[in-house]
Amino acid sequence: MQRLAPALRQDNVPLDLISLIQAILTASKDISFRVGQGHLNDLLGSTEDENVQGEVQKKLDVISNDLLKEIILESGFVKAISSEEEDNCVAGNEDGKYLVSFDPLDGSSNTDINSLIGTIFSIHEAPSNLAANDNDMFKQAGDKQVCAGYVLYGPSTMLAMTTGSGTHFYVLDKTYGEFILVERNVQVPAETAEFSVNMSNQRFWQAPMQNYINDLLAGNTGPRGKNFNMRWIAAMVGDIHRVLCRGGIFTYPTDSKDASKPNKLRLMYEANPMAFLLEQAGGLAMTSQGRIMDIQPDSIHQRVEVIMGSKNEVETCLSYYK
Ligand code: AFP
Repeated sequence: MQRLAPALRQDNVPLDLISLIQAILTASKDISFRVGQGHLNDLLGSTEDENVQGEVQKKLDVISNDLLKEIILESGFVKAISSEEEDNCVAGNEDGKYLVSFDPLDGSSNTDINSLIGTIFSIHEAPSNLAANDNDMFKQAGDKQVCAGYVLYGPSTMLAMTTGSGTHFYVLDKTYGEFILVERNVQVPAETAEFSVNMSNQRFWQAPMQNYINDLLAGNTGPRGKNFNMRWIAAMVGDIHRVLCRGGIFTYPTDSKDASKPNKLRLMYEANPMAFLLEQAGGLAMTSQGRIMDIQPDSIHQRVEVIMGSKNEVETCLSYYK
């Protein structure tokens, strides 16, 4: 059993990045406690407000965002943060070396039903030639991430994280308040018989995705010649955790349900960090047009199509687009 800091030192992670990761995890331990209190703290349900993306904010979204923002900015290692719950980036230390993007509470509609939720984060190096309040600092491809991870608030609180030397799992030991390494170099099986998609959107998808999913549904009577199982947690953090644990394909495809919003998931604090984790675990993370981590962002709240998970299954899905 190894504690977090020695595990990171073993991967030659610089000391300032280790300190920043510990700051993020300090906030996440607090979030884990508050989420675990459920009804007891009167923190379930929604606020009166909407975030920049027009989504209703949950009380726990706001509290988690404030905790992360405050603790990360206080650390002094960060030039700015961007968050799902903030319209623009929030400036920190002008000389800070890093930028952190986060979704403070992914899957927050699950809070009211005591189901899986999590915090997703992504760290880039900060450019020195832009001001700390300039959103343009964040317009860096996922390929430039120096760290990505999520903390999953489930029956146990788990951290999945990569600094570019494999994806590792940790569990929060609540007795001592420390994250303990439980699995080094997680590997996603290349083959799978499990898919994860919101099937209620099927009629809005583009033809290639409709055809691909129809073939999965046809099971051993169709061209794939085998039966597939389906899972949907409605929190990307929970669905990707399952894929990291036992394989699978997860997709939120482009759809025509709302012409102003052809994609749902956010590049900077959902798709990119999950892509880094999956690629470091031997998986693939794509849109129908190319690799997620190659996308040059044009805004901090940009949305993208996501097709990720077990390598061979993602490749099979993409073959329907050719
Ligand atoms: P919220 O955090 O706003 O609830 O959204 C979660 C999410 O962005 C992602 O984590 C899920 O995979 C997806 O939305 C679920 O979407 P559906 O509403 O289509 O189930």
